[in-house]
Amino acid sequence: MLPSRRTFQIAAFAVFGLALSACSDDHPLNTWEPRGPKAQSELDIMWPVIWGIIMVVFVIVCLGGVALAWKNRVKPEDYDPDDLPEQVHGWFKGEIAWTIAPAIILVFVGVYTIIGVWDLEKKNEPAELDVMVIGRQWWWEYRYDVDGDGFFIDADGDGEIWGVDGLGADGPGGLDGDSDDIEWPLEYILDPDDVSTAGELVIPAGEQVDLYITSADVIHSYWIPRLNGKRDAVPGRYTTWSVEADAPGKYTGWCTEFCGLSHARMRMSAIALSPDDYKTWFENQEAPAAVPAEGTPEFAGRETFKNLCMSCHVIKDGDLQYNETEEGDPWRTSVPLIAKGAPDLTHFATRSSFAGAIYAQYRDINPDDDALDVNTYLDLPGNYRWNEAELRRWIKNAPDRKAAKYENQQGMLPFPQLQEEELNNLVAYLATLD
Ligand code: HEC
Ligand SMILES: [Cu+2]
Repeated sequence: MLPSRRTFQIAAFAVFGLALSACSDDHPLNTWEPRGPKAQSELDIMWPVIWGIIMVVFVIVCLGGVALAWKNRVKPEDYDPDDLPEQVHGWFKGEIAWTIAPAIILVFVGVYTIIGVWDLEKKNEPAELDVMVIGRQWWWEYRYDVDGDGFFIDADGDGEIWGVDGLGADGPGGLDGDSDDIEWPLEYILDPDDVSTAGELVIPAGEQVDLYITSADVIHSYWIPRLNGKRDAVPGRYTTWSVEADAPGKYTGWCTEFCGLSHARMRMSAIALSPDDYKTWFENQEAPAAVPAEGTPEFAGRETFKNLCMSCHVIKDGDLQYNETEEGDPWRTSVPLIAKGAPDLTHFATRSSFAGAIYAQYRDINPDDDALDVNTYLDLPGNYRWNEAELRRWIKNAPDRKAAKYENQQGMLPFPQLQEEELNNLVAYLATLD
C-alpha cells in the first residue's frame, strides 16, 4: 500500500525543515568546529574513525548488498520459493575471518581513544588556574581561589580543612583531606573569601584551565562543546575536567543532564579574554563592591537589598554583615559571607547575561549568539545599554520568568509587594555593581 498523500506531505515537510535548519550560520554548540586543543583532540579521534572505518564499512556493505542482489536477481515469472541458494554452515575460515576483522578494528579504535582520553585528563602541574564549578538548580556558579588556600574552610572546627567523599589527598588547592570528615552541604564549607561568579566562566585564552566540578543539589552536566566534551556534576563528588580556548571569544554551553523543571534554561558560556584582559577582569572581581553615597537612590536600593535580598544573595562591599547567623548553629556562625543557593552579586553588572545565562544584561547583546565582542567585555557597563526592563521583570517575579518551585527552595522568591520606587532604587543599585 502506498503512503497516503497526507503522510507524504508531512514527511516531505519534516525533511525540508531538517535540511533548512542546517542553513543557520551560527552553530554555538557545534562539536565539529572546535576552538581549543581539548575539543580538537576529540575531533581528531572522530575523523579517522569516520573516514577510515565507518565510511569504508558503509561503502563495502552497500556495494556488496547491491552486487549480491544484482547477481542473484530473478524474473518474477522464474521465481521458485524452493530454489534456495547454496547454504553455508560451519565455514571455519570464514567465521575466523569475520570475527578477527572487527576485533582488529575495535582494538585500533580503542587504543586511539584511550590515548585521547589520557590526554583529556591531563591536569596542569603545578596548578595554574583552578576554577571550581558548581551546578545548581538552574545556574552554574564559578569559584576562583583568590588566596591560594583552597576552595574550602574548616567549617566544623575540627582541624581538618575539608573532606568530602570522592576526593583523595590531592583535592582542590592541593589540600589534605580526610574523607571521613564530611563537611556538607557545600554552603558551609566554601571559602567566603573566594571570588564567586555566575553563568559566565571567564578564562584567559591560550591557557589550560582546570575545573573542579560538583553539584549542590541534583546531577547536572557541564558542557562547552567547542572547548571540551561533557562532564557530570554530582553532589558530594568532585570531578576534574579542563577547558582551553585558542583565542579570545565567547563559547556557549548547555546543561546536558536532565535536572528538573528549568533544565532547558540552565545555560552557560565561557568567555575567553586575552591574558592581560583576564588579569584586569580578575583584579576587579577581587575588589569589594562600591558603596553608593548616602542619600542617593542607589543607597536606598542598597537598604532595600539588605532587607529583602540578603537572606540568599551576597554583595561583598566590606561593610555590610551578610547572612545573619542562626542561633546555636556553629557551622552557620563560622561562615558569614557566602552566597547560599543564590548568585554572588558583588560584580553583577560585569556579566553579559543573567539567570543561568538566558537573559541579556545589556540590550545590544543577545545571549543566544556568539557575537559578543570580547574586546569590550571589560567595558560592558559603559558600552552597552542596561537591560533594565528584563531585570525589573526578574526581580518582581522571577519564577514567572524561569519556572522554579521556591517553596521547595528552588530559585528566587517573587516580590509582588515591591513598590515602583523600591524597584527603581534596586535596579539603580545593581547597575553600580561593576
Ligand atoms: C530565596 C532566595 C532569594 C532571594 C530572597 C532573592 N533571590 Fe535573587 N536569586 C536567587 C536565585 C536562586 C537566583 C538564581 C536563579 C537562576 O538563575 O535560575 C537568583 C538570581 C538573581 C539575579 C540574577 C543573578 C545572575 O547573575 O544570574 C538577580 C539580579 C537577583 N537574583 C536579584 C535579587 C534581588 C534584587 C532580590 C531582592 C529583592 C533577590 N534577588 C532576592 C535567590 C534569591
Ligand atoms: Cu542542570
